[in-house]
Amino acid sequence: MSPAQALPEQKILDFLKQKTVVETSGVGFIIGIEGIDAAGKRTQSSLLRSWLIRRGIRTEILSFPDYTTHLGMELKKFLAGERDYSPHLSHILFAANRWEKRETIENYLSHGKVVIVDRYTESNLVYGVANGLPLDWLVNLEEGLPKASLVLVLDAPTGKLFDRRGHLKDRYEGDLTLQERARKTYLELAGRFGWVVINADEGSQSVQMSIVKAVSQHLSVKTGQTI
Ligand code: ATM
Ligand code: MG
Repeated sequence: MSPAQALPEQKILDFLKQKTVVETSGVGFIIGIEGIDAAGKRTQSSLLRSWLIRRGIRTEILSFPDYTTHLGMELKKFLAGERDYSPHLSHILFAANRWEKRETIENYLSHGKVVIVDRYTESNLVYGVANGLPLDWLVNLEEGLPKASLVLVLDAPTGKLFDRRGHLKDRYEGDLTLQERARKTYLELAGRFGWVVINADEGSQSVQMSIVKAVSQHLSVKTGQTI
């Protein structure tokens, strides 16, 4: 069944559960899951991983910032307000944190795996621009890292998501105007760079359906198979 086809509601669940084995050997690529705080990136990344694995597609999942590395631990302190770095320096650190994982990512890709990343390069472009930094300077920091071939931006009204997070907010999560600028920048850059905007102001199953449709289309292009 073509995922692009409009599906009756009752078929959605079946479609999500459907098992189809897809041959993707040698077709490693990155899917970036993006969006402002509390948009559902972690939940949707893990649902997508299960969906791909059920289809026999070898899939890895990574998340940035990766707080387990040296620089990641420093970023954790920065976000907790225990370190003060200028916008330039903090965004260099966010990018350098990806450079720490470059070999891991390249290794996955060379084994033909699909790599889902919960925030990647695009987060630094968006939050960097939202913090007043030039886009071309931010792009240069990422030059030489593997690029995402599909970027999905989970989008929902900032205020709603801000409330969803509750009261335990870090330096960025607690800054509503930063999140608003980030949402606006995500939408602007999506138009410019061809990122796919997903309406995330819905139940997680509907959001998953939209994501699966976009990923199926991308997989069809990559593998020449209809999923
Ligand atoms: P997480 O909450 O997803 O761990 O990310 C922490 C913050 O880091 C996030 N802010 N909010 N809300 C976005 C920001 N960030 C960057 O500015 N650049 C990056 O490259 C990454 C990966 C995250
Ligand atoms: Mg956060």
